[in-house]
Amino acid sequence: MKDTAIKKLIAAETARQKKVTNLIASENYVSKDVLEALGSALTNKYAEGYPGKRYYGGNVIIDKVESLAMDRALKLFSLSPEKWHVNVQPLSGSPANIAVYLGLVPQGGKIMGMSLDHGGHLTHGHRVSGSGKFWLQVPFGVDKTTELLDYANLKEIAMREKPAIIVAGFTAYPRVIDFKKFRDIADACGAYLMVDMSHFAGLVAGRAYPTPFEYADIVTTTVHKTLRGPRSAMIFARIDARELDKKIDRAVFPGMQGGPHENQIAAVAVALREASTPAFRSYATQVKKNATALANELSKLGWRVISGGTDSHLVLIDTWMEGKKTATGRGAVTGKEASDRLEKAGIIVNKNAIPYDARPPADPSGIRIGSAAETTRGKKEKDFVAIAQKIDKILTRQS
Ligand code: DSN
Repeated sequence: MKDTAIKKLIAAETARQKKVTNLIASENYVSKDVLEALGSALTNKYAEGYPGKRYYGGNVIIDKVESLAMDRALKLFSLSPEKWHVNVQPLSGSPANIAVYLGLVPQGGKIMGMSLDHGGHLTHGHRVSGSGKFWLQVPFGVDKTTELLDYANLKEIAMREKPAIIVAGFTAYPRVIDFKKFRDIADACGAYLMVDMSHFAGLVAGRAYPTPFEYADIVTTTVHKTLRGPRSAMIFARIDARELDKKIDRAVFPGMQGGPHENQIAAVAVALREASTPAFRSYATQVKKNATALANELSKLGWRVISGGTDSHLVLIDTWMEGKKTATGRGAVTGKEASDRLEKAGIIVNKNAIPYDARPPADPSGIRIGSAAETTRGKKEKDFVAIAQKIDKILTRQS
């Protein structure tokens, strides 16, 4: 590379990524093949439209790339092309979710989504996101005592508010989601059921988490979290008389985006092939085992693990514990302080609100920890137990 300034920065960031213990629940390390596809000549091509229906000439090869990515996406999740359509053009998760609302929910219509502080995502209708400016959020949360989804309460809200769409699938909810119960609620109130599986898509692909496809109308996902691909997203739509597939395609292009990033789509195709291997299945199982080992150890050491544990790749820890230190010296560390102290010691996490958090989002009561990235680097349960002990030591040290 002739640009030495950027070359140095890339080298420095690559070195940083190698040096730290990366516990950001939404990050991962992609393969060299994924990077190669991302950095390919495919970035030079404009391809507005869809395979076989482009607005520019010269797309014969690009059509093959995009079609291959679509085929692989359907195969990975065992979906029949007669029953499911996939759009692989969304640039990332937020535009994918907005495109779904654009296609299916009239402006001002109701999106029933989990509140941000309970583990939902900004694009599930939060007021600072476009999803809360052009549509209206009907928020729901978890039960205060169990910190689990309370489906009876969800049904009550849905029947009262009659949302146009219900969003299941969250960014900081560590437990399995009962998709059938969500389906029943959506049917009872006449809403579409959208599952945003961005966080756990890799676990679904690796058969380590329940699949949402049996019950959802629409499934969105990013590709760069547990699925271990490039930054990108996909929208799956059930094919039936409602023509969701056509509505979604029109919403992505021309509704939201112009030319798709075909280098990114090629990298998605590479990642999807990698995710279909037996090695990836073992990876997904290990991701879950590692998160459980970490949650158990932190709990044993005296930290409050939200909902009592995890069924996925992520663990939410209450580091603040209402501002009181226990007899063993755990607690009274804010999420920001915890994250800052850990970063100084080379452990990267993110500060995170916990359900019913009394503290502000900029300095909430907890941290979110994920196992996907370090599992890619070969870590096993014993390593995660050691990481938990290191975290404990750093957070109990007098500051
Ligand atoms: N930023 C992602 C996460 O960390 O969960 C969601 O967009």
